[in-house]
Amino acid sequence: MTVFEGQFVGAQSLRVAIVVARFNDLVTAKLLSGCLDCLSRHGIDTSAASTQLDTAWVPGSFEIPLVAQKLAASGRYQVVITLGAVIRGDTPHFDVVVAEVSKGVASVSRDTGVPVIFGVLTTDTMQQALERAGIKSNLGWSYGLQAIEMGSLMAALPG
Ligand code: INI
Repeated sequence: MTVFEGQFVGAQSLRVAIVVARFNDLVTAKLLSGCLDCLSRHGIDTSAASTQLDTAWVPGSFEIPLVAQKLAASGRYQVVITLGAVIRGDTPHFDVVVAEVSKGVASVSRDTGVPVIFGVLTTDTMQQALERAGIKSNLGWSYGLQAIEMGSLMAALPG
């Protein structure tokens, strides 16, 4: 029996793309910095001159799947991380955006075979989003870790 598991060492060679939404950028910029901190501490070059990490900004979470799709299909990256913050507030727009981005990200991953990390916060309030983006913990860090694990796991799987 073989047990497949992703590793957290050896990430130095991983090529990563991050798609991040500008909407609610008070939150998403914090997620991005937490994510970059994680990647950097695992040996990934996150400097401006990096050839293994690229970042694409999109207007809002609704636009994430299209750009994630193009990056994943490029063959250049072993993993794509998506970062966004959809906050319910008083608008029914919330349900539309959440449905599209969650289904879209899942489809991109399955269609391309490239793992796409779902780093889109869905909360009722801005306070809850900020708590998950640094006030209490920074989930951006966790998304970076999950990206490393999935990149490694996919490379270890047969086929
Ligand atoms: N986009 C978000 O990323 N978060 C939100 O909370 C949000 N709300 O609530 O409207 C949001 N809307 C913009 C949307 O993602 C698109 O950018 C826009 O509809 C243009 O296509």
